[in-house]
Amino acid sequence: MIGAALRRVEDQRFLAGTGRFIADLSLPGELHCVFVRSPHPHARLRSIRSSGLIFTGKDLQGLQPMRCGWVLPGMSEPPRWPMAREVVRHVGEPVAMVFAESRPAAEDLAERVEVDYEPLPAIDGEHAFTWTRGDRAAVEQAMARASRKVEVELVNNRLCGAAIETRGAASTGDTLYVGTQAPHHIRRYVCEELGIAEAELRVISRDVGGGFGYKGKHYPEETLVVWAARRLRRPVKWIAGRNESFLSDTQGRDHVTRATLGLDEEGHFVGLQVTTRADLGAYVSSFGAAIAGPIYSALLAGVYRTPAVFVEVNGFFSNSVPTDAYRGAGRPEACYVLEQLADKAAGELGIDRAEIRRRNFIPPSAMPYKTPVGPTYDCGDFPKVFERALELADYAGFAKRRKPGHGIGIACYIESSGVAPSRLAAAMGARVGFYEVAQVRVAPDGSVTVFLGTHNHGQGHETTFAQILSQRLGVAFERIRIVEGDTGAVPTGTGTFGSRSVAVGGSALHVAGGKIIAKGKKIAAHLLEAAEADVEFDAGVFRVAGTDRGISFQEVARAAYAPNRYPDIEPGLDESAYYDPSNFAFSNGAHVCELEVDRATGEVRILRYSAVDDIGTVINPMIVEGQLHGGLAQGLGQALFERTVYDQGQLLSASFMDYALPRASDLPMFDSETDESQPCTHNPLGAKGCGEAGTIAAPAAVMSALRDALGVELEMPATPHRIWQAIMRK
Ligand code: MCN
Repeated sequence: MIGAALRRVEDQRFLAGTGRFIADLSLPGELHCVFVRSPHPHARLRSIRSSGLIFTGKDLQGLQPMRCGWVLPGMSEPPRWPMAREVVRHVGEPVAMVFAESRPAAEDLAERVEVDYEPLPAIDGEHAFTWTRGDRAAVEQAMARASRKVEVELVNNRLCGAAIETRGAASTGDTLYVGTQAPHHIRRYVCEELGIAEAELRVISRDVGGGFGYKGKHYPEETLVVWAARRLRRPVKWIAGRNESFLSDTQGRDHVTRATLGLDEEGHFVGLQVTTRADLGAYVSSFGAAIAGPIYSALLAGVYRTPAVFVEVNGFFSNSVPTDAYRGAGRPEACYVLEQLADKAAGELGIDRAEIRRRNFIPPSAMPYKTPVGPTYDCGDFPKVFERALELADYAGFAKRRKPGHGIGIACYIESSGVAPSRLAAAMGARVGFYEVAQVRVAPDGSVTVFLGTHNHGQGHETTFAQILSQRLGVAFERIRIVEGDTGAVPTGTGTFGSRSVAVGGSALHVAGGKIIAKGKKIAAHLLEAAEADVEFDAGVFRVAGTDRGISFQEVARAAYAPNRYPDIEPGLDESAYYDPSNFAFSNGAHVCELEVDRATGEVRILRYSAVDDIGTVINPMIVEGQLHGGLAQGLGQALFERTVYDQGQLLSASFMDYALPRASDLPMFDSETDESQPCTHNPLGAKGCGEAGTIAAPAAVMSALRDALGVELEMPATPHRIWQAIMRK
C-alpha cells in the first residue's frame, strides 16, 4: 500500500460534479452578503450612509481585534479590526457589509452605499520588525579573509494565489462554512474575536477549489459572517468575486534582497551576508511575519557548507493587501538568493556552475548537520540527487545541443517541510502549536473511519491516508474512510500548510494505528487464551507467536464491541494520537531547466525540465508526481509571468487580464524522479513533504537558464517584454 500509485478516490466526486464547494451551498432562509471595500489605499472614514440593511465597523461593539498566529519578539502588531473603524489601510479593506435576499440585490445595495473618505498620504516603509539569524561578527571576519566576493540584488516578485474557487464563507451563527486549509485555527480565531466558547461554533470546510497557502490564513469575513448571522438570526452567505479576491486575499513573497557571498581561491563558500526588506502589507496576517522572518532565514544555508552566514530581515508595513503564505512560503525566496549567488560566483571564477555546487555541498557524511542559521538537517544526500538530476537532464550533452538563444539552468534547494516542531516555533514567537491529531475509529464490522486535523484541498489525502492505515492495520483500502475539515467530527487539529500533512498528520495516524494494534492484542490474547506478550500482529492477523493459532482484525473488532467475552478491558476500538514532530522534515532536490528564447519577440519556450526530489518515503508516487507538476507550474509562473503590481497603493493587476497565470501550453512535459534513499530519520514513516517542492526550485532554475541563454541579468517575472528590452539594451 505504501508506495502504490493508487488512483485518487476523491476524484470520483469531482469528475461527477458532486463536489461540495462554498458556492454550492445554500442555507435555508439565507441572506446574501456583499462587502463594501475601500477604494483608497489610506484614508480616514468620515461617514457611511445607506438606506438598506448594513453593518459598519462601528457596529462591531464588543469584538476583539484580529490577532495573528505568530508574532516575532519585539514586533509591532497594530490592531486590525475585521471592518475598518476609523482608518482604512489598503484598497479592498472591508468598511461595510450589506445584506439582501439575493446576490444581485445585495450588489446593488453595496453600490448605493455612500462612504465619505478623507484620503491620507501613503505610508512608506513603516518598520514592523527586524529579525536576524547567524553570527554577524563571524561573517565579517570571513568576508575580510575571502579572496573573492560576489554580490546580488534581487527582487522576489509579489504573487497571488488564484485558486479556481474564490474565498467564501457562510454561517448559521453556530456553524461556519468556509473554504479554509485550517478549520481548527479558524474556529479559534473567530471564537476569540467574538468572545464565545469554541464549543459554540462548528467550522466546516468541505471541498476547496485550491488553497495554495493563502486559504490557510484567517480573514475578516470569517468572523463577520458568524457575527452577522447571530445578530440577524438568519444564515448569511458571502462569496468573493474574482476582482474582490485580488483585492482581499493575502499575497505572497515581495522581498528585496541584497546578498554577498565570500569565496576562497578554489571557489569554496566562506561567508554569506543577506539583508532583506519584506513587505508585510497593511497588517500582520496570521503567519505573515513568520514566513518573512524565521521560515525564510532558516534556509539560507541551503544545501551548502558555508561556515558563516548572517541574515537580517526587515519587515515593513505598506498600504497593500497583507502578505502571508503562498505555496513555498519563504523557501523559494531563500533558494533564489543562494542559487543566483552560486551561478554568479561560478561565472566570476570561471568554473562550471555544476562544479561550484559540487565543491560546496554538505556531504551525507556530515549529517546530522547543524547550519549556522538555526536548523539541524537530519539527513540528505545532496551530491547524489544533484548528479542524478544532471544525468536526467543530460547536462553534459547540452554544449552539443546548444543553439543561439538556448540556455540551461540549475537550482538546488532544501525545504523545511513537515511544519513544525511546536517547541521550536514557539521559541520564535508562534502562538499556536503545530502538532497533528488522528483518531482511528474501528467499527464492529472491522471497517475504519479516520478523523484527521489536516485538510484536503487537492492533495489526495482521502487516498494517501487510507494507504498509510491500510498498510498499518492490514484492513482493505476500500474499508477505510477519511474525514477531515469538520470541527464537529474532528475535535481538534492544526491543518494543511507547510507540506506537513503526510510527515506530521501521517505520523499521528501511524501512532494511532499502533495504539489500535496494542489494544487489539489485549483482546486477541483473551480470545486466543494466550499471554498478551505472545500475541503478534502482522498483515491483519493477530497470531500466537510460533503457532498457527490466529484471529483476524475483523473478529477482534467485533469482539471489542461485545465486551461480554473478555474481562477488565475497556470496550471499543477507537484510539487517538497527537503527534508533534521533533524536527522539520528536510525535503531537498535538484532541478535543471533547458529553454530557448526567441530573440525577436522575447518569448521563452521551456524545452526540457528535469527534477530529482528527495521527499523521503513516497506514499503514492502518482499523487507525488501531480503535486510536483502543480508546484512547478506555479514556480514557472513566478519566473516568467506572474506579478502583483501596486502603483501608489492602487492594485493594477486586479484581474486575469493583468495578472498572467501560466497556461498548459506554456509548460513542458516534466521529467521528475524521487530519491527514497534518505528517509526522514525522526518520523515513523520516513516521509518528507512534497507539496511545495516544485514551487521552490523552479524560479531559480528558470532564471539561471535565462542568464545562460542571454548573458544578461533579468528580474522576475522575465516577461517577453522585459527580455526583449534586455536584448535591445545589450
Ligand atoms: N505524498 C506522498 N509521499 C510523501 C509526501 C507526500 O505520497 N512523502 C503525497 C500524498 O499523496 C499527499 C500529497 O503528496 O497527499 C501532499 O503531501 P504533503 O507534501 O504532506 O503536503 P500537504 O498535504 O500538507 O499539502 C500542502 C501543500 C501546500 S503547503 C500547498 S500551498 C499546496 C500543496 O500542498 N497547495 C495545493 N499542493 C496543492 N495541491 C492542490 N491541488 N491544491 C493546492 O491548493
